[in-house]
Amino acid sequence: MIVHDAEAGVTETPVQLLREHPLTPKELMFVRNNQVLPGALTLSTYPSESWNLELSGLVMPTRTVSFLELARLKRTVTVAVLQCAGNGRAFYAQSATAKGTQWQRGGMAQVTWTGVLLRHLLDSFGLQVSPDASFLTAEGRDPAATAGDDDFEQSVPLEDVLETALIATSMNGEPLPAIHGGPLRLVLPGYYGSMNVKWLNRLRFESEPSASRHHARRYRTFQERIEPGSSPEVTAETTAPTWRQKIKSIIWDPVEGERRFPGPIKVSGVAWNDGRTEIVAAELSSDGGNTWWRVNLETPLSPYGWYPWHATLWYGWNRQLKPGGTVEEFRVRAFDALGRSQPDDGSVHWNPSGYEWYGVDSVKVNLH
Ligand SMILES: Nc1nc2c(c(=O)[nH]1)N[C@H]1C(S)=C(S)[C@@H](COP(=O)(O)O)O[C@H]1N2
Ligand SMILES: [Mo]
Repeated sequence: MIVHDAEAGVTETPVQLLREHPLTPKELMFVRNNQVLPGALTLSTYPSESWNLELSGLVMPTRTVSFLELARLKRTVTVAVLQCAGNGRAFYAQSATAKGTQWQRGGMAQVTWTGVLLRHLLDSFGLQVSPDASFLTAEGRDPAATAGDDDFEQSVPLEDVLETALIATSMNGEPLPAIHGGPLRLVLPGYYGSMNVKWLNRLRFESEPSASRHHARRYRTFQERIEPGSSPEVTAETTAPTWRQKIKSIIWDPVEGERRFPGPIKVSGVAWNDGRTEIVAAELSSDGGNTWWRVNLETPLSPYGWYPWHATLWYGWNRQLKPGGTVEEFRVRAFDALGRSQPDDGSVHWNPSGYEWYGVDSVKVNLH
């Protein structure tokens, strides 16, 4: 693992390991803590007997549900890509360095989540959400990183997640490891990892989003294009939270700087989006973006999962590749059924915190 911060727990998965597993094993899954629940820096479970989930705000009646009550409800399984909103931040440095952990491609994973759908939880206990509730705000039991700092909490549009939000108790078929939010985690398929609050102990139904700086000022990007390197004021009007994942694809084989020899060169990776519509195509270029070739897309394990893709280039036969030892730039870009794709120049989405990188992925390969 690439260790970005050993104390808080911030680790990235090298793509060479990510590509080996259709479902990312817990041992290889990236970790991102803003703040930690004491005792939770472990892949083991966290004691769950006395864990409660409070449902409060614009919900009638308000209710505290124990872990054991929750565990008796019908479970739903979903495969989803969990990706930090800061994944790919390092690539913004091509135009101007963005502050924060310099994630490359491995601040993401694909896993199976098992838990209780929020909708089902509400219905099972006869809880009615008021029509005035526009936001779902999730709180974890982890204390603020420094005394006096705002607690890490995140809000999402309730209407958008009401049928898909999962209160997860398991990951990859095992009790949710403490480091990944066990015993309870809010899982929002299609949303950036940052919104998937770990150590969940309260869900608030409210008319306004959270005022915590982590939501109101931190995890946001600008609505309009801004000059790379600039940092305009963050307001509710000029910015939007890092909610639904932008369409993205990466090359994970070969990796940057790898050498390939004459003959067929297998190139592969994954593509994904927010799961609201299908990925319909991905294209590969082996000449830095002059010509593009359709790749073979596989079916994802779920609409919220990643689409593995692969292609074979013939070195020496394909005119795109010149013999004699040369560095070529491989690029990939994906398209979905809504016509969404990735910008050639990812810096069009530059923001001071370097969130939501979704530029065309580029890998330099040595051909000998
Ligand atoms: N309670 C809590 N939940 C949290 C965080 C946190 O610091 N505290 N970090 C968030 C961020 S920024 C990300 S990217 C994901 C990382 O999930 P993982 O550590 O399971 O990979 O958790 C999110 N949920
Ligand atoms: Mo994140």
